[in-house]
Parts: sequence; structure tokens; C-alpha cells
Amino acid sequence: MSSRNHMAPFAVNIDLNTGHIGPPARALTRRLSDLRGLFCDEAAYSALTAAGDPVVYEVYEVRVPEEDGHLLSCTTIIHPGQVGREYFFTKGHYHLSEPRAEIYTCLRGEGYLLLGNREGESRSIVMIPGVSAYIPPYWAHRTLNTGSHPFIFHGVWPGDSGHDYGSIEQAGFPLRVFEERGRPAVKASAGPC
Ligand code: PAN
Ligand code: ZN
Repeated sequence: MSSRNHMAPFAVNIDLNTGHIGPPARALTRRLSDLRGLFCDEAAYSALTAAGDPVVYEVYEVRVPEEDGHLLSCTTIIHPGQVGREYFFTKGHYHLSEPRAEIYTCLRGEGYLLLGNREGESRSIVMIPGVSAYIPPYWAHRTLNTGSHPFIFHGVWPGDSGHDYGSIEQAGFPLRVFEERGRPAVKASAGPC
């Protein structure tokens, strides 16, 4: 019998201040050096990476089987910061199984959810606490922090989704967000940068 028939119900605790999830969570840290080639300003990227390689974001994922029928969930904490004028962001991905949707709910801080699809459409959604965004099947997604505090959101997605990072690494994300006159400005972007 598969493991899903034998799992007992459980709960985790999400610290709404830090975004950390109490046991049993799996933690992942992405430093700037893990995001090579993704930001536009290569000089600023090299300088920042050499001067301490800051943590850009952390992910705390609830441990459940990555299979059909289960729901995966995590918190993501994007730290405040910029590479040049571009705000710190997540790598961004399509789901490997593209007909898999996802929900992101902002818990703290402020940022954007960027979305793009293979038909060339793109969207941006402002994320502030209480905003719960629906990422439909077939849409790539990336988040970024436009504030001066950590931006924290909770995500839920099907267990058999998988992640395709290569498409975004190769083609870039169709939208980028830069600081302009002290405010975020969303720009269409063609190619890696
Ligand atoms: C999220 C993301 C998380 C980190 O859990 O995986 O926010 O972003 P990257 O995976 O793009 O580095 C999700 O969308 N899961 O499917
Ligand atoms: Zn996803």
C-alpha cells in the first residue's frame, strides 16, 4: 500500500513574524551566488557576491510525500535588498508538470508576484499581508521583495508538480521590477537581461 494511505493528520506552526515553520520542516537557503546570471546588473552582482554573498531567500517546506494526492506547502522569506536597482527575487520556475496550479498568500512585508506563460502573456500581482494569489496551471512564477523588511508568503501546490528552473534560467523572466525614484517599476523584459 502506498504511504499516503497510512499518513496520520498533523499540524505545523508558522511563526508569523519570522516565517519559520516548526517541525517537521525542511529548510533551504538561497544565497546570491545561487542566482548567477539571473540579475541584470552583472557588476553589482559580482561586487555583492564578493562582499559577503548575502542570503536572498529562505524556504521552509513541510515534509509530505511528493506524489499525486498530497499537497506540498512552504513559507518563503525573501530578504530586503537589491542587485543594482533590481529587487531581490526568487529563481522562478514553471512546474515540471505544467498543468499544476499553486496558491501564494502573503503573511508579512511587501512584494510582487510575477507570472508569465509560454504564449508570451505576463502579469504582476502586488503582494501585501492578506493577499492570496492564484497561480493557474501553465504559468511560471517568481516573487520579489520591494520593501525594507522581510517579505514572507505561504505557498500550497500539488505534490506531483515538480520544478522546471531551466526555462527561466535560459529565457529570463518576461517581467522585471526595478527601483525608480524610490518606487517599484514593473518592466517588460526580453531575454535573460
Ligand atoms: C514555491 C517556491 C519558493 C522558492 O514554494 O519554490 O517560493 O522559489 P523558487 O523555487 O523559484 O526558488 C513554489 O512555487 N513551489 O512550487
Ligand atoms: Zn511553484
